[in-house]
Amino acid sequence: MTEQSVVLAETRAGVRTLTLNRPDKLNAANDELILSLTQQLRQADADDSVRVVVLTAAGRAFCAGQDLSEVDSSRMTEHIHQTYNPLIQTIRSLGKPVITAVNGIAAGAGASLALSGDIRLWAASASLVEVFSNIALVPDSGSSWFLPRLVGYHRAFELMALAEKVTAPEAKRLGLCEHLYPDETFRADVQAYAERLAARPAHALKLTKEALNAAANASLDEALEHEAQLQQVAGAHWEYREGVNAFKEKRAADFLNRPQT
Ligand code: T3D
Repeated sequence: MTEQSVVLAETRAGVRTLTLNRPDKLNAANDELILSLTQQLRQADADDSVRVVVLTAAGRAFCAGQDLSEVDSSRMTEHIHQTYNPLIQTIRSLGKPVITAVNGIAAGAGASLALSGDIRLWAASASLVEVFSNIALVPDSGSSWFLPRLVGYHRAFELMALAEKVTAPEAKRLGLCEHLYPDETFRADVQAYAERLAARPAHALKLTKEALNAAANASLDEALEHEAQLQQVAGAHWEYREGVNAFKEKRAADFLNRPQT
């Protein structure tokens, strides 16, 4: 991985941080960036040393959406099939928590990316714009799915129709992010949060993500049944035994080191 790479990767304490690295273009998404990010996410999923993935960006922006100097308007559906959809599907189905650490403006497909994380952490100066209608396009990369579930149909439509910028305090109020941190300490705060998450039981969190994703489109009866099935899988795992033993022994559970017995 060189400093010229459009996606930088670094692993510390079980946290793989992927950094979009086209700061001069506000990390606008060209094919190289989207495909490289998707590949890096899949690698992180397959790497047992990685327990949490952080997705963030270099410079003053998170991601300005599609790189407008690289659009072919005659094949947008095909392009989205090949790039954005696999990226968002990879994040949502990744067997590890993905934190989107939104360090600056997130626009268009970049806004969708910001919303796609399991946990969304924002810097105080970050913002989000469903900018698509400014260039007479429609929301893609999942914005039409994520945003109304968070803010309701009407607020989502207004944000999309007027391309209003959502500031960080407003994003927190609307439920677009879980936590805000000062710009000056943002990266350290994100790492500390991610390490907290990394110490949690990885297998149980994988199943929890699976349950929540399935429940998003299921009936209560289906969700109840899915939970019951997953609970059996969770209960057979060493993490469960460690959690129960730690409770009985009145100590903190250690989910990082599998017990020998
Ligand atoms: O085929 C398909 O897959 C279609 C799919 C489309 C999905 C989409 O994402 S559509 C939406 C595309 N994105 C946009 O329309 C956003 C365009 N950018 C902006 O509206 C603004 O740049 C921002 C609101 C994001 C930030 O504004 P500001 O004032 O902070 O920065 P700026 O001065 O406008 O931009 C700084 C530089 O970044 C500038 O380059 P320069 O003049 O310094 O050389 C600007 O051109 C460049 N830049 C910003 N966004 C993009 C971009 N270059 C290429 N593509 C961009 N999206």
